[in-house]
Amino acid sequence: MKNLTALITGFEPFDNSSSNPSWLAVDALPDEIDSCKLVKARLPVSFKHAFTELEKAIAACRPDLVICTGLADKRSGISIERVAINIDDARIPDNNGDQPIDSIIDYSAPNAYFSCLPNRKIIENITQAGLPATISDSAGTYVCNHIMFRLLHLITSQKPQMMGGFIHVPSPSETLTSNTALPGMQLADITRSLLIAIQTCSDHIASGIWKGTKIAIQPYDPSWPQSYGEISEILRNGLGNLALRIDHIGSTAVPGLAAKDIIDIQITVSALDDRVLNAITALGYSRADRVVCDHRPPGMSADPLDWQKWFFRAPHGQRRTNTHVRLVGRANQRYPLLFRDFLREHPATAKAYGELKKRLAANIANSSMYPDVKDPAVDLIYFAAEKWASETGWKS
Ligand code: PCA
Repeated sequence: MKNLTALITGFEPFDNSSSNPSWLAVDALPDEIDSCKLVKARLPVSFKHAFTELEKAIAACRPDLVICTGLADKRSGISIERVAINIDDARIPDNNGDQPIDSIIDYSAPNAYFSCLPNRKIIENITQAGLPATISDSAGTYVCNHIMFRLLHLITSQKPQMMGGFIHVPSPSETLTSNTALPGMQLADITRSLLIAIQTCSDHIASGIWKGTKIAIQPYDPSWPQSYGEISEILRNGLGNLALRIDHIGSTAVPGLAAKDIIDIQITVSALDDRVLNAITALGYSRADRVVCDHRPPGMSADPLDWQKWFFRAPHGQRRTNTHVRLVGRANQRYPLLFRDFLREHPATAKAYGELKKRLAANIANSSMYPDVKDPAVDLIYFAAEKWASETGWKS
């Protein structure tokens, strides 16, 4: 089964050309890759109609990822656009005869939006395949910038879980005249680069690293412990003695605490080995192999084994969970258990922590920064918890 859907668009020809390589390259993409179904759409080069068409396509396929592409004929390689600006300023009329000049796209929107694609990783992967790619800091002020801006505005205001961005492609070398200084790229290589970009984005989404542009913190839900109970039973049956213990950790394990609607589970093991990996993946979980350690609080053990972990995403179709597999007796295995028990015993601290998370989620400009800011706050609570543990003789 395909877990993710990606919508990839190209543009129709414009400016007296008979074709547009962005659409030719998109059209040549397969209908699916690994875990991702690809839906393709050809957009009109029109300030008025391009976004309406994109919105229709989004409503029809409800994608996890949207990558729009267009032609930048003065460039020699693939450009991953970093930013879209809130302005239309057309050098030539579009295919509808419209030529906006110095025109704000949306007065209620900010001046610019950053792309939410993993830009640097895409560049790395495309260049590793021997193809030219760079990050571009201007998508221009024509229809491509327009569509990118409106896509990112849609994501930010209405679809925070959708990942989206824009890629400019160069003219294919097949169509370049011999007197041009541009090296050009074969059309097949343009398609190959897009494929790599899509794969990189879908890996990023599947790994759980991508958290959407907004973090949603909701009031405590009394059904969380029950959901944990059902899921942990399946894990217990699948893992048998390999799991020394399975615990409900994180904010959903603290009654009364506001949290993301994601249940954190800790599986304690004596070794991170193939038997554990096979048992968990046999249950349909997928390992995010780029997540290999926890944040290390200041002053704590510098031994990397104390912070090592494996991280798994829930099987497709199951409610969202974060499953952390940690080594018995290690600092990172003790940390969430003590943190949880301390908050359970100190409701005022839990309330203050919930408030901090809500305000942080509402005010943070970029959701990937959320853990960076939250982690030190959690450490502050943890240090108080250690003091409490030694005073009370707490044992996990
Ligand atoms: N390139 C134009 C619009 C359509 C396209 O393929 C641009 O860069 O704005």
